[in-house]
Amino acid sequence: MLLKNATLATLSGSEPYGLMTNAALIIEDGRIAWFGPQSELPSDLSGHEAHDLAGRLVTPAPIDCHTHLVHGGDRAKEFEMRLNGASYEEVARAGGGILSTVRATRTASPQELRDTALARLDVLIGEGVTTLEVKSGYGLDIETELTMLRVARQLGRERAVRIRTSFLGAHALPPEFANRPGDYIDQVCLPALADAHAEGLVDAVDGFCEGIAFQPAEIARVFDAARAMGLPVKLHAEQLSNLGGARLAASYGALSADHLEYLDDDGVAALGESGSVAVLLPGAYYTLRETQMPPVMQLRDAGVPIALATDANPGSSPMTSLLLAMNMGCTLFRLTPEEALTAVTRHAAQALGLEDCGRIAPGLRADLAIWDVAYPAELAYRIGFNPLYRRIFEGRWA
Ligand code: DI6
Ligand code: FE
Repeated sequence: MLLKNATLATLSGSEPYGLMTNAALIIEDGRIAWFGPQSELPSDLSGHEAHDLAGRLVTPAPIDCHTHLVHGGDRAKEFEMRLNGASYEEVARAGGGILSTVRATRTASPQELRDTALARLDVLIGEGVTTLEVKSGYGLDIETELTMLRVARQLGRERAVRIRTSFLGAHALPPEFANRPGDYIDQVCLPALADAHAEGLVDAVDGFCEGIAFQPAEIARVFDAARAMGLPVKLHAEQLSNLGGARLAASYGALSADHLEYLDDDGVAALGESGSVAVLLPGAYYTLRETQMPPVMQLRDAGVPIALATDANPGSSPMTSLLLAMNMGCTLFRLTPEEALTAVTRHAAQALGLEDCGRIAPGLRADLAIWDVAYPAELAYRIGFNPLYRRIFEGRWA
């Protein structure tokens, strides 16, 4: 395939956005074979199907590197409760919050989990997404954790997307293990991880390190198991308070530490040293009406790569728009539009440990989004407007 008359935001090179106008791009065998100025197009391209893009913008396809897309039910009633005055923690401690979604997920059939996740996935795909991460963590028993991961994998067979799964057994303590987190880790979390890994269902291991979830020492046990299996880790850290989760994750060479509103200088330095990605989740910040911003300036200064994701989940971020996450990343967190685009492409790929996507460069997968915009800042600037023209997945129109 040959894309002609394009504006490329390659996210590589020294120009802002890696921008190149009057450009062309050649795709062969699902990979980017060449890109450059149109005037330098190789002459013998007879076998290629040519498409004139009339100046449209081509970017690496967006990657959503943090979602809880598979789950039962919704939490509209709790949304209502919060608006009647209850806090997120009060809702959680009253047996609501994550646990109400656990109940709904345990009682849903795999088919229901698949149908509802697919509806959300299709919205993400409609914005050009070609790769997304999906977590378990609403089963909290062995069988339902496995079911969630199987459903996540199935999504990747039903649509032209690449799914990366994260095992999030340490997401919340189920009621049958109330006040017994150690027993839960021993009897459910670690055996479920072993089973899921044996079935090839796990690309990374995640946890929720928080007062309402698991302490660093408990997360460390899960991470030790991940390490023994050769699986990379990532962590929900410093979302509601500072337990030193990012430092812990960094000490395991985590792919990413996510949320990070309460990250301190020590945590920033740890991420800087480990090379982990800081995944910021403005949808949760917005939904919870958090006022403490993640330390964006410090992360920048420490050279920590910043990614953005939807955190699509029924409680703290019922959002399935990565374009909106980009807008929020700019308006709420003061990222630049260039940082926001980098955050959902190049750095999102890095947060998933993927080196074959997230940029436009020869040899990388031809996972591309073509937009009806002339300049990349338009993607983060508009609210509730989807300018996707077409999506290319592994070199094919999708
Ligand atoms: N942090 C979050 O924001 C979500 N999970 C997590 O670890 C919340 C999940 C939920 O409320 O259902
Ligand atoms: Fe999350």
